[in-house]
Amino acid sequence: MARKIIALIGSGMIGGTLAHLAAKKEMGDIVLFDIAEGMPQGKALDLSQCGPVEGFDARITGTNDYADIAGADVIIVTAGVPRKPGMSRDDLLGINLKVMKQVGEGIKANAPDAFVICITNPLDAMVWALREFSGLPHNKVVGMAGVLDSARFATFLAWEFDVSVKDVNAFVLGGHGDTMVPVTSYTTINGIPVKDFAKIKGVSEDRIDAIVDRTRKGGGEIVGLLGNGSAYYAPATSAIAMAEAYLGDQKRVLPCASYVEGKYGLDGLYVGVPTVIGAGGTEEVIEIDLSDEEKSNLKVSTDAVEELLEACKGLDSSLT
Ligand code: A3D
Repeated sequence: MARKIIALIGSGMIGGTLAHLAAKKEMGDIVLFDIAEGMPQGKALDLSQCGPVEGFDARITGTNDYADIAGADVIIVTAGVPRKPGMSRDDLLGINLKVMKQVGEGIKANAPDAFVICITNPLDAMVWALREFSGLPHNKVVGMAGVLDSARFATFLAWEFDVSVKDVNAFVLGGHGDTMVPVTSYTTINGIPVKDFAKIKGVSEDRIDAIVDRTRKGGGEIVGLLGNGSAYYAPATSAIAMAEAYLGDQKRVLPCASYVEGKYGLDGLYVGVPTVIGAGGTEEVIEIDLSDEEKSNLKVSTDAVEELLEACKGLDSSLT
């Protein structure tokens, strides 16, 4: 059987990390694409030379030509610009929307059968725009954010409770912005609800609230520390988990920015919801019961996403 092809559009910090992870896991052959000339070729050469040391078989190539992504099974998009300290994700809208147009057209012309995972920010608006520009079916275009945001929530909870991160099953819904909704009621420590675990461990509600707040601002905390660019290790590893779910038809239930029509009272919006990912792409959006407070928090978050979509439509008249 021929190897799968993983195309990475954008070969910067996340793109390079994605290529390394995909190669180490022998997920397939890897094509690194970027508009910067020489850079994807250089990274491809460098990464190829990890093969003999790490013992992986993967052909890794770099390119500036969309024709080279032909036949891609999975495409992960990180093209665009990341945040600088003091910037919100939404500040990236204008510039990254133009990038999504080029990328969407490149995918449409060269790899229309791929499963496309978008990481470019502002995530929920960019994945929507990328779907519009590419014309691919909604179930084949998804955004990565919830896996990362949930991993951040899980990390902070594990630290607070002094337990293994492996036993924390954390859950974040909504848009990938400061209004995201870490859902404590669905977050467990190996099945034990967080509220109960907090009581056992003598952790106050205020501490849990502070962790929720830190999760919401988790990306900004890293941007501030790095001083240049944004997080890349955990974003890359999160997107790889989604790609593996698709390639292996794993039917994993992952929080992703999926197209929601009808459920959660939403009408044609990409936003973070629990989603079954398998060979059919995003196969099903799972609608869960939420408390009134969680519902109103989700509404604030989806309203923020809707505002960004209106801004996109204002910037590009082909988006309706
Ligand atoms: P960076 O290292 O700057 O890489 C971006 C790459 O995109 C650069 O190599 C650029 O040359 C390339 N590029 C720019 N324009 C184009 C174009 N038109 N076509 C093809 N390539 C282009 O950034 P990064 O890898 O750190 O981050 C990439 C994106 O991911 C940014 O928008 C971040 O904000 C976003 N991000 C999202 C999350 C989520 O959780 C959703 C987390 C972290 C970063």
